[in-house]
Amino acid sequence: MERSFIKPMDEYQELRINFDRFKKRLNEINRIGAMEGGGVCRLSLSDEDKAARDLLKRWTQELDIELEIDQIGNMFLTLPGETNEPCVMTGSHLDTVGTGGLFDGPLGVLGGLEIIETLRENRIRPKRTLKVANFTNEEGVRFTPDMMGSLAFKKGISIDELHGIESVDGKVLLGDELIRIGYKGKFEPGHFPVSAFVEIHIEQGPILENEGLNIGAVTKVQGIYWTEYTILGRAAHAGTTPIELRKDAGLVAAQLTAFVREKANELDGVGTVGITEVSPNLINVVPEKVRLTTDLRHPEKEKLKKFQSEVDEKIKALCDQENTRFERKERVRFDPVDLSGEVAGAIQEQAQKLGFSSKRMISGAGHDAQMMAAICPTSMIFVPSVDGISHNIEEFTKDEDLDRGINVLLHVMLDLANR
Ligand code: HGY
Ligand code: MN
Ligand code: MN
Repeated sequence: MERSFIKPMDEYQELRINFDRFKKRLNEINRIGAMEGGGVCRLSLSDEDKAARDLLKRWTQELDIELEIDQIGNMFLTLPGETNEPCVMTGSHLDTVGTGGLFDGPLGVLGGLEIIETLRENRIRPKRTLKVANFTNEEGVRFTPDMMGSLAFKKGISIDELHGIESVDGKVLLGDELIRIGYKGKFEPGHFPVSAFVEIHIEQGPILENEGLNIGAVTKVQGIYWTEYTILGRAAHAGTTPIELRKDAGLVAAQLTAFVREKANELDGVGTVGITEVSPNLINVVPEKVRLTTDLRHPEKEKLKKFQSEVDEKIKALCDQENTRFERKERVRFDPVDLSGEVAGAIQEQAQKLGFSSKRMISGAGHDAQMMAAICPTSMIFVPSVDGISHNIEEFTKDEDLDRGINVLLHVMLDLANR
């Protein structure tokens, strides 16, 4: 009979994951979508995403781990507990941005799988069931919004609406892609209760490395507003058209981009113009149209709203000046989210017991945890990113930092599962 978990926690203090087994899986999944110069590209619901999902599914079959798939393609692995109390869940995502690194997402999914395997081989059955999620489309670069699977799990958007979402390039519908890759599952999103959620993730910024700390315990996720503008001017000859007669969409785009940086500095937030598609994009033609996106972020809701409204005011003024017009599409409006101080405390407590340094911090990046926080006490475990680089093929986190983070997750999950 498996040892019952309901024993003093310190009986398991020496328990550790099998890091080599985790790293082998991480290397295997990162062969999927591997790019020539390094890094990976596994855009959501693409063939590469399917291949990564299939590999995860194969591992669950080999290990005889129960796998559930819901109607948005979220995948859930289960380690049954002794009671029917609501589960404790961890997880993250396997999809990446186009210039993806090796750790953003898979660390959280495969870290969770490693914890299931560690508990199984040590014949430990937690009081509560443990689940590991692979959430669909966390990155939101092919289909918006981002954090889509966890948004669906918290019932923040309907399945019908999700399946009807058009890809950013306008070529496919999300529902069709889900069916094409074979991951439109039967469960309605949010089909089981969750008592607590903890996600392990690389920090993707420079704080832990700069301060020489091992672990971040996340207490808040800053808000994210994504907006798409299409600026409409008039193509004209670059040589013969007098300046005062121009309707230069390219000029407006450039001025707006500079304004976003200026406002970010003024409001102490961050702003990014990630997409600037100029057409006809020819050396001797005044730009007729520019498709431009803004990604504005701030930890304070009021400042984020101010940031957004000033950008909206600015583009109006710039278009008036240049005699152009614009269309606007809101793609994401996620306000800042407070995470659980209690779960962050559990993270710091386990980090300390394991002899690791830690600090409480805010997440600059969006994560599935920010959606789960609406359902249950939630926090995140951050591990250091070398040079704070991410969403870049140079993204890197050292083995010892990965190992520390997953072992903290192991003990936090055991702690929460026993409450
Ligand atoms: O954009 C983000 O912060 C996340 O990587 N989706
Ligand atoms: Mn991520
Ligand atoms: Mn990311």
